[in-house]
Amino acid sequence: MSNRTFTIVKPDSYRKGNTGKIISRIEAEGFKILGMKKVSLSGTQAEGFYAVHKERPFFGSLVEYMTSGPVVVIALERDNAVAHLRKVMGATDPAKADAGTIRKDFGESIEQNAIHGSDSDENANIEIGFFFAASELL
Ligand code: 3AN
Repeated sequence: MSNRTFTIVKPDSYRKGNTGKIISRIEAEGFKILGMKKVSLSGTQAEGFYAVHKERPFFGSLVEYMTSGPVVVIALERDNAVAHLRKVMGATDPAKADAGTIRKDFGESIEQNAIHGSDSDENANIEIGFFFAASELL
């Protein structure tokens, strides 16, 4: 079990001024920030990041949304990092997410659902590597 995971504070959260509140929730859960930056994803970056979904009907809309404004990408460290962030984040659809989860409290819709969280240790490493050089993880 790896102790790293990766999150994106998505464009809807940034736009609504929820970035700090979401990072506070994550820190309150015992995560340490290894690396963090504010970026605007290009179409190519968003398509690459979500390549596993490229056959899904929502892919075009997902890419459009993820490129609609700045996001904050964060590499995180904690015991049981991937599973714990998934729990704190909540279900993909905010309407179905448990009370007190980030998606329940800040998500707009199944697409505009406040944050991303890696779904496996393998993907956490790939996703961290997508945005950070090893020297940027402190
Ligand atoms: P999760 O982010 O909970 O791991 P995934 O990996 O199935 O969910 O989906 C990746 C992203 O694609 C979601 N965070 C959401 O923004 C978008 N998405 C997933 N399912 C749908 C859907 N049915 N309609 C529109 N967008 C979706």
